[in-house]
Formats: sequence, C-alpha cells, structure tokens
Amino acid sequence: MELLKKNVNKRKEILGGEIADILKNHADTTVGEIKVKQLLGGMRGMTSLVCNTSFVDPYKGLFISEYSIPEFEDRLPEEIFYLLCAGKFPDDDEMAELREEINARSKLPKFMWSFIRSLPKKMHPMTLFSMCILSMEGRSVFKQNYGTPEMTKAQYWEYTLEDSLNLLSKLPTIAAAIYRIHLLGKQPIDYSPRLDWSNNLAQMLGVNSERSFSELLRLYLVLHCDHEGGNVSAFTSRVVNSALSNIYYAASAGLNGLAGPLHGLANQVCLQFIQGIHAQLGDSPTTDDITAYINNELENGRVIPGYGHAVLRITDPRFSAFMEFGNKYCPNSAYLQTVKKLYYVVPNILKDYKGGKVANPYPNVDAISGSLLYHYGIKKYGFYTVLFGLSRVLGFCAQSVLALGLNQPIIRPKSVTNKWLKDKLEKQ
Ligand code: FCX
Repeated sequence: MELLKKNVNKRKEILGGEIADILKNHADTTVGEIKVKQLLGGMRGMTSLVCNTSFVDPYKGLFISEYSIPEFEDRLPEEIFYLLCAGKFPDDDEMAELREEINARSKLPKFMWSFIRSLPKKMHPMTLFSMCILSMEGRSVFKQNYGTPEMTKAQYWEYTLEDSLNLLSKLPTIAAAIYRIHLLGKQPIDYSPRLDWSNNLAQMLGVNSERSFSELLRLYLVLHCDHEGGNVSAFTSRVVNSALSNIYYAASAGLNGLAGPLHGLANQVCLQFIQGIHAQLGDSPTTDDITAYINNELENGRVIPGYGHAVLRITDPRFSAFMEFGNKYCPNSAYLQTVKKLYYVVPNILKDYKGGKVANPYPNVDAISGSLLYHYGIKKYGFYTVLFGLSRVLGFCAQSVLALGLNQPIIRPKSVTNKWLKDKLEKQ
C-alpha cells in the first residue's frame, strides 16, 4: 500500500505543519468558553476536539475534506476511505492498489466461522459484530510490534493503517455471515475478489439481486462513514485508541457506543416505530392519524426516533440523499410513504414541544434508512445498525490513523465534582 501510505504521509505533513504553526503562534490563545450548562449537559456545543477527517456544519451537514454530500455521494466506500485518510480521492492507480490490498486481506481467520456459529442465537447482531472484531485483536500488527526497536512512535500510524486495512477488508464478509448464519439460518456466500466492497456485500447477503439494491448499500456505506469527531461512537473509538489500544479494540468500543438507541440503533428503532404505526393505523395512515400518534408518544414521555440531532440544525442531508434514492427507485413503498408523512408532521410538533426545547426538530439519517433496507428485503432490522457500523469503522480507522500520524496524545479531560463547581462559582 505504498501509494496510500505516501498520500497519507503527505497529508500528515501538511496538517502537522499547520498544527506546529498554530501552536507556535497561539498555544495560549483562548478559542472558546465553557458554560456551566455545557459542563453539566453532555459537553453539547463545547469545542474540545480537532478532527481532520470530516466536519459537520450545523446548517449544511457533513463535509469530507472540502466535499459536501452531493459532491461525494456517488463514490464507492473505498474511495471515501481514501478521502477520509488522504484528503483526496484516489486516481486509477491508487484505487487499483487499494482494491488489491483489500482482496489480499479479505479472507477471514479460520476460527471466525466457528466463532460466529458458536455465539448464542439471541444475541443482538451488533453484539456479534463487535465481538467478531474484538476476537481478532490478537492479530493486530500494532500490538505485536509495540515496544520493539523496529516500531518507533513516528510509525504508529503506519501500523494502525495496516491493522485498519486488515480489519476493513474482512468486515463485509463478517457482517454478511452474521446476517445469513444468525438471522436467516442459512449458509454464507463467498466473497468475490472481482467485486467492490458494496457489491460484494450485496452479493454475500444474498437477499436481492436488483442492481438498485447494491446501489442502496453503496449509498448507505458512503453516507454513514464518518460524522466528525464528537459523536458517541467516533469519540469512544478515538479515546480508546489514544491509549494505544489497537484499532480492533477501538473499533469494537466505538461500535458498542453506536449500539445505543439515541445513536446508531435509532435506525432499527425507526423501522419498528413505523411498523407500530402501520399495526395501529393501517398501511396508509392519514397525516391526522399520525399527528395524534406522535402526540400520544410524546405525552407518554417517549422520544420520536430519527428526529433531532446534537449538531445539525436542518434536515440531515443524508436523509435527503436517501429520500432522493427512495423517490427514484421505490416511490410506492408503503414505509417510504409513511416516512414522508412523518416528515410533514413531526417537525411542526417538535418545534413547540417542551416550550421549544428540541434543538433540531428535523429528521436525521436514521428516519429513513431502515425503510429502504426493508423494501429491498433486509427485514431483520437488528442488522441495520451493523450496516451503520460497517460503514462507520471507515471513519474510526481514518480518525485514528490521522491522529497517531499527527502525534496526538492520550485523551484525558479533567472532571470535577459538584463541590468543586460550587466553590468555583461562589468565588466569581
Ligand atoms: N423526540 C422527543 N424529544 C426530543 C427529541 C425527539 N426526537 N429530540 C430531542 N428531544 C428532547 C430531548 O430529549 C431533550 O429533552 P430533556 O431535556 O427533557 O431530556 C430536549 O429535547 C433537548 O434535547 P436536544 O438538545 O434537542 O438534543 P440532544 O443533543 O440532547 O440529543 C438526540 C440529540 C439525537 C440524542 C435527540 O434528538 C434524540 O434523542 N433523538 C431521537 C433518537 C435519534 O434519532 N437518534 C439518532 C441521532 C443520529 F442521527 C445518530 O447518531 O445516528
């Protein structure tokens, strides 16, 4: 992977130069303030991290390098990984090298097949996915070489890149094996070196041979890849890796955060939510009925899944990209129709809910993704977050490669007690 390494190295030098300049001129400059409500409110809106793989503009959405979603949504996940790491799309030679590397590393270790088969059938697919990744931790070349004279600190990123490619190359096969063996009770389908990541995944899942299905998976893997550094999964993964726990530990940890209903599990919960609406109101509910349903959910203290965001203040452009796909390929899907009706109804309700307390009343990516997967035959919704995770590991890996390349230290913010806070505030 000489070309990829060369390009990451180039980027690392540019970003490293910028950091050196910033530190030289501004090491003690204050760039923000911390309000008590932020300290006690999940650090919301507190600028406390630098992450160079991607950036989320509250009013424009995700950017990878300078590219907005419409500018990268047609690419392959492999190209997106390149962009996250190297800050540029690969040319033909660079892409050929990456494809070769992925194929060469795609074979699962032998134990993995019996491991997957041995895991209890009732385990959530995210638990299985995270455990499968963790089970390969002993194979980390970072771990194996750490502390040897051959591995200097300046090379940590290279070993992490090596581990990342080893891991990423196996993920579609692992995810598909979980779907087929655990959720369908069927035999796995072989990986094909002729196919790219998303086409391979589509083939190995074996649920739908329509071209638009692999197109949906491609889009899905591209849209979920990264969402800057402060979200639960990316931050967890980065914190774990900052202790020099290898990328297998870090990816597994990040996925455990993604598995929560306020984060990645929301795509599963959204599908269940829509199914609940259809079970109660029929397959073509009216907007009036949906309004009553939503009000009832809120009165019972439940959150509306797929709505709201910690950073975004608009309809998530990832939601819009999926909507465009749905309108093109499956406009008559009953679930998609309900997604649209929810989009018409929910923001207006959330705007006034709790006296206008909901910071973003608009839909996020999870409000629609599951309905599209369901339409194409992925009906075991426990798998939806695995697909989210499969894509998000691209971001975890790229973030750690860059952070180690830029010599970023272990992450260790300071916490305080109520007493400390009260004393401090009394003195002011
Ligand atoms: N339904 C009902 N109430 C909501 C809400 C929703 N969809 N979104 C926010 N609120 C409520 C919060 O519960 C909070 O109330 P409280 O102070 O009484 O507890 C209040 O509004 C303020 O929260 P807010 O600042 O708007 O949101 P946060 O940054 O704290 O949380 C999430 C953001 C995404 C966690 C929140 O909007 C939510 O729970 N949404 C539903 C779950 C979801 O869709 N998650 C996926 C998000 C994302 F795309 C991803 O990570 O995958």
